[in-house]
Amino acid sequence: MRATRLSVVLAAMLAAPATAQAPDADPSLRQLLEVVIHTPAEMQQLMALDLDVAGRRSASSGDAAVGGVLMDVIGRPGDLHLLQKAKLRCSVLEVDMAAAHAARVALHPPVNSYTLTPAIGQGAMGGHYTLAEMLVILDGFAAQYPNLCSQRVSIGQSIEGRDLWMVKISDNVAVDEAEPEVLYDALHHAREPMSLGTMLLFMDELLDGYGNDAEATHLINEREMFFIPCVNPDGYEFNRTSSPNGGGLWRKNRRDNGGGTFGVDLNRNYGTGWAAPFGGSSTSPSSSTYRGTAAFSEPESAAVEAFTLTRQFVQVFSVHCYGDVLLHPFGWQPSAPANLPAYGIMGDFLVEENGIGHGSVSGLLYIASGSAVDHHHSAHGSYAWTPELGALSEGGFWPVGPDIELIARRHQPMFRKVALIAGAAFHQLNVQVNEAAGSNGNMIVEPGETAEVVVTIRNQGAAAATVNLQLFAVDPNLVIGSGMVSLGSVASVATVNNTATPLTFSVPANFVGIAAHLVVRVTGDGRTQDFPIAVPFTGPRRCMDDDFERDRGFARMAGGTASTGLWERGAPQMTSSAGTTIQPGTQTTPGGAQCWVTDPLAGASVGANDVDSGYTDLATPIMDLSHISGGIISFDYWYAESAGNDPLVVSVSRDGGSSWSQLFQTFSPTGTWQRLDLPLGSPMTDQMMVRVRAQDQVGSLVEACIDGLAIAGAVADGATTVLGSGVLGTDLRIAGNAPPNSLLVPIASFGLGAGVSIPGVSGTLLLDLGSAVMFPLAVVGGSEYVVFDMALPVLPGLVGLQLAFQSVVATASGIGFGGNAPVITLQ
Ligand code: 0X9
Ligand code: CA
Ligand code: ZN
Ligand code: CA
Ligand code: CA
Repeated sequence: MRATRLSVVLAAMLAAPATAQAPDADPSLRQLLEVVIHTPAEMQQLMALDLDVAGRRSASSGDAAVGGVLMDVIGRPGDLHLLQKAKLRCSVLEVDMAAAHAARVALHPPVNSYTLTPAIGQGAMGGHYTLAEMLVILDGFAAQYPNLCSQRVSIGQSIEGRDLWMVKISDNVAVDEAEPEVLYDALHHAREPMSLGTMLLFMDELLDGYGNDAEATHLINEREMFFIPCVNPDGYEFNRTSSPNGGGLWRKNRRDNGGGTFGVDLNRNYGTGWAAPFGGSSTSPSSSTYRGTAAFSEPESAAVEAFTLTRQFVQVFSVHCYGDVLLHPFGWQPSAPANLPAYGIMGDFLVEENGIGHGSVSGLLYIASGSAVDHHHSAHGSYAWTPELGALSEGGFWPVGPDIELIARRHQPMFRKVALIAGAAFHQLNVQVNEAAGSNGNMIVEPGETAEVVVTIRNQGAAAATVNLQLFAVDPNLVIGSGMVSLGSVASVATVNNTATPLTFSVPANFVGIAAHLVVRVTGDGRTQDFPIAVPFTGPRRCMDDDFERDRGFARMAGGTASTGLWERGAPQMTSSAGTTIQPGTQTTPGGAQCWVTDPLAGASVGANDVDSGYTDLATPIMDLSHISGGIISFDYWYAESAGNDPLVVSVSRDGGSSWSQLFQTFSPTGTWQRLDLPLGSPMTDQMMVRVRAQDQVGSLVEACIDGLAIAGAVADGATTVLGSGVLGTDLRIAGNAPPNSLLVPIASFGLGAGVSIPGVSGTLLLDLGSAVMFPLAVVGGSEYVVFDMALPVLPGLVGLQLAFQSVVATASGIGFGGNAPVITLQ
């Protein structure tokens, strides 16, 4: 969205007169309480008290509740006493939630400058959008994108007479086309403003991306997305009037139940499981989960249902807060739906980027009956999900400041994928390249041989589609044999491969180069997905290594959510729990002392310094690996996970950290240091990064260590690889590859030159000739690999300078420049 529209219109609203403040029907103190639950009986006891439960967290391993779960309760005066009387273990996290929120807002005063595009985090309500701002934003979408975004349509009225607005986004938006339909709703619960903000950001990025972002364009062209961004406007306005800067804790709608109590929980008022025998809602009108007098007794839930009956939603995303978890049916009963495997495969796909856990409501949260997702699932046959966005540590229902945008952004891929999987959606799982019959059988495809390409694809989506595979050569000298194969129709969540009908290509005997570069194209789901592959003609050589004894630019990434056990470089202290080593007292590199570890300290107890309450990421510096084919990253790793419920995840980025794809994950504790070899895939770019995520999303003891990193691949003689961030005070490592018994000299210069030929030396000097200096000469041994270390001095004047490196190799047959010259910018 362009800055002008949203900022101008919203800024104009700032001048609008403030609404008179409505009296809070129950303005008394609210305390944030934490209840420790260890057994199902305790959970039942808690549920029987019918308190206002706000979320469920896993107990961090550091506290006494380890192994249990923590329930957040919004406590009214007297609730603490009730919990104590029931002999439930509880503590007070905030004695006055309103005061605690006000203090947080004071630290991050809302800007309301609407200068961001979109203005996420700049709404008038402590950074969150008000209902009035929501209308302005929706109208802005329709005005700016009239062919893609409908005007808002009222699907009914709230009990206080406010319209319930629906907006559709699709191409030819006025036409009901035969495209898979998706429903997104938010704010069933009035105190969950991140559900609205994240949804508006999603809509904005879709519309803004049309025509320039391939995925947004595909979704708008091939799906019909319907949005009900505020199901509960009365409750939301009630919170604004009682708490104009945010922090309002009203949850239900505003029905007058008589006797001085208000509100029905709209997410307990749907037909499926309403008043079911397992509990999960309340018959008490004062309860925060009051289910109302009948299923669909409330105009808000009834309007959603009536609207739903006019559509065929394949996917429903009913957005809530908080807890950073993705839930699917059932909530009303403890058993699983018949299509649980499909929910599992889709759920894995949806959370790939944000790394949150997924599972059934009743399994991961608590029994909740009469909820929207169960009804969409059972009554309408949709896949139905409830994400709970944000963490308690980020402010719970009412995050402030930068957390608002952080939460909204990290969940965007999940919002997009929900629309994607409403139709067919092919996802490449694996590509295997083998020598064809008639080759020399050494498992390496070489010039003069033919190769077979086998691709494994999964349909992550809800609809079947025919998948077609095509093979293209990037290098025109390669010869495509069998270049196209159709695998027929792939059912929803099914996996197929072309083992029986491989794609083939041949490498001419006189082919020059270290690898064959090709592209596998996957079509049939309305998209064209190209997957580059590189097939190296030689085995891998080591190109870089790091023992983590020096700072070579690896760093803990910003944005992690874990509260303790953050990645650090240090000497790990032995920690054990009931005879099992959780953190080793060792590292793995000869003569070394250090490794990367999720806090090296042992601490006073086993759970003192392990990963808790979120994730922490360790990342390589950005690496230029564009000269390597068939790259492999290897390292020793240690992983401890006391409950087996949180994965260690390794991901790769080819664009300097903007986007990531997963290389590896494990839930299994290693019990010892183990070696991991991970193919980096293709293309190998000059912006490669690798990230190791350790996390404790579901409470357990989690520790991870990494040491002895190496990068290998097919490289030409004279290849130069550099590792380091360029930050002054850290180290650069420069590595070269050359044949055994050759001489190798790296040259450094300030920046690249014009490309100079030097008589008697083959190849081209790519460096700046004037500033070029040579490193000492190295004799290359059997590893065909030599390294040079360079400590960058702390001289502020150097910041911004570029250092370029290139190798010169002398063998019996002559002297030549290496073909690549990586550049590091000093910072
Ligand atoms: O209890 C709820 O309604 C949701 N949690 S919240 O803290 N946002 O109130 C969870 C709803 C999950 N829904 C299902 N039962 N399906
Ligand atoms: Ca359309
Ligand atoms: Zn909710
Ligand atoms: Ca071979
Ligand atoms: Ca080490």
